[in-house]
Amino acid sequence: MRATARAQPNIALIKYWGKRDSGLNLPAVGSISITLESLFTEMRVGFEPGLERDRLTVDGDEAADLLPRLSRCLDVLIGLDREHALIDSRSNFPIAAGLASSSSSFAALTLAAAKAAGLGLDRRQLARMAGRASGSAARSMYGGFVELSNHADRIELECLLDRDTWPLSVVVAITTDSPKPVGSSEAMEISRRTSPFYGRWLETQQDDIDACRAAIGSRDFERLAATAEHNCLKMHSVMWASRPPLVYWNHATLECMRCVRALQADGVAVFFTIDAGPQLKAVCLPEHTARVREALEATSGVVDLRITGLGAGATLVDPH
Ligand code: 2P0
Repeated sequence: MRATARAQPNIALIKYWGKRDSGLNLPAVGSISITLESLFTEMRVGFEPGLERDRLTVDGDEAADLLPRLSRCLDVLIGLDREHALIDSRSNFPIAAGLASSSSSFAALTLAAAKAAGLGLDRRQLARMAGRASGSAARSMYGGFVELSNHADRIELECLLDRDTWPLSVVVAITTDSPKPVGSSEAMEISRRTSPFYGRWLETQQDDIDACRAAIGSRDFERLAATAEHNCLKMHSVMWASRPPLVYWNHATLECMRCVRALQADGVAVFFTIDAGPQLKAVCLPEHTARVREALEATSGVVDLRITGLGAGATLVDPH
């Protein structure tokens, strides 16, 4: 009745932005991501007979405001007649600040809860269930380079390449620890309803996915860099043109972009990507990690840095 799982956040190189079914949380577009290694969320879940309601602690503190979404995830996974659960969540990075904490949180929660409830689901089924709670969480079930593809009534996940075959580094430049102003689910709906670019975003996504998949297949860093930066800026253009506008960047985000551009001009194999938050993720070949770290560390407005390789995907943690 108890289990613990650990999952890493993932960073989308080709982004998920928009839903075609909010009830089932089905994405409007496919996406491609890399799973990180050294950032993680660990979830301990225990179904306790006699407990009157679900309880959640996040990094040791009771977190009633975050509980409803986790309870819903358990209801969908196990059923409304389940026992109530004690959930303990711990992350080694700031949550709800554009560092993809919902991907690691819901992947870890799904894996731990399925084990604790004895569901016997395989990884593909677990990924789909995690995706019902948070679209990006489906990708964190897998390691390395992961594609989420969209089908009529479901999503499919595939590991395109494992982390050892093409070991990339990610330098995360944290520009603030504050939570983001608008959550992703709400922001995606605002874009779908109001952005004049949303339709073109949907129409052009498959081209980016195909180009990214080909770049990964041939380990063509330059092509990967160009495709990922284009897709990131296109997603932010959709956001900026929404009403009200969704601008997640701050001045340091732009300084970091300028820093990456200067490194590229100097021949460093690096590119940037930015999600629904002000942090910039610089992806580079491992031999350039120190150079990228030094340059971002010296960039105005950067308050912290995290450096990581690629991770292996969500795992159960032995309690002993
Ligand atoms: C992504 N993001 O592909 C994109 C890029 C943010 C920008 O997936 O509503 O927390 O829970 O399914 O997965 C963040 O949104 O959204 C996200 P829900 P999620 O990584």
